[in-house]
Amino acid sequence: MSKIVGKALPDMPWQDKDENDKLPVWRYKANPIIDRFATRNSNSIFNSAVVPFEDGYAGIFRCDSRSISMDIFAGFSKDGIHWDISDDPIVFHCDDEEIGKRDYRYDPRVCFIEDRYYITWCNGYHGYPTIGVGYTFDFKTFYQLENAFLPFNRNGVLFPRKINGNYYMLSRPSDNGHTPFGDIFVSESPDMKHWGVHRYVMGTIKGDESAWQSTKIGAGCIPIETEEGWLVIYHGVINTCNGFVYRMGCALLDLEQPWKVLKRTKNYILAPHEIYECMGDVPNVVFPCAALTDAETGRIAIYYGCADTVTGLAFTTVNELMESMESM
Ligand code: BMA
Repeated sequence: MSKIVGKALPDMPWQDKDENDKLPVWRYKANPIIDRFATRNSNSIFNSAVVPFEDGYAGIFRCDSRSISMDIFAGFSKDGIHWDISDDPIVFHCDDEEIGKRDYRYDPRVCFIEDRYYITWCNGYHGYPTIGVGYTFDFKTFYQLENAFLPFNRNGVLFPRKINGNYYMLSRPSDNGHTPFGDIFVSESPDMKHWGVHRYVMGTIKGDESAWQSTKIGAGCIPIETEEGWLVIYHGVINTCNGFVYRMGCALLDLEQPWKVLKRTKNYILAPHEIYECMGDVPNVVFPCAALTDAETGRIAIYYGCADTVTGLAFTTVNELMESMESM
């Protein structure tokens, strides 16, 4: 039996696996939980992040508007399923006009470290994607820090505590377009501003050994601390004659040296099979961005974008994921 290191969250969203659920990750039966039109001017609400907050949950949501402007919005929920999302995008306070200037913002992740909620997202900087970093204490007032990296970079995912005195972030160097390549790297920082010691973590798997992750991969949820290592839920992409297909996998990283991969899935753990994952603005995409965990029971609830249009919820346990991986 594997154990999650962290807090109990007995009231988090949950449904048991039933006999029709064949994969290590199973969907919430009333998916999708967030409709494309859940805010005043949204075209789609999808790759979004959720954390426990006060006596419920808070989240940062990627909403594309009806002019297809990409931005991030705050929301609150009592049960993690029904959400009240702001009609207006987040406004960041920033000491430096150069950094605070909005270009585009998408695919947020939220990570509680020590005393605040850090937000990372894909941040347009002079037209180039890089990793934006900000924080909030209350999901009402937001502060923006320096971008973590040089462009081009996407899928910046923080670790939920310092490791040997430093902050750590996974990321995926990319290009300025739809990036037909991409491996996951990890970087460290003493202060959330200066990032270095960039190490290679893991890459695509070529050939037909695990073809669903042969084009590019990118970190998804904040790594889940277990007694055996950091459990990372990520997306993997294959290029087909009909375009990219995004599926979900997981890996276990060394607790002290998180660039060392201990285990990884060869088979995907969730893939676009349901109609709302296969049809939408970008068909055939499941894109994990957040997970709630209950250390008491080992339950995990994953929030994921579906076909770049709506938000879905899926469930698994730490034991299911551990059993789905193979040693590297
Ligand atoms: C990636 C990002 C994601 C999106 C995915 C599938 O490059 O743009 O926001 O979900 O493509 O379109």
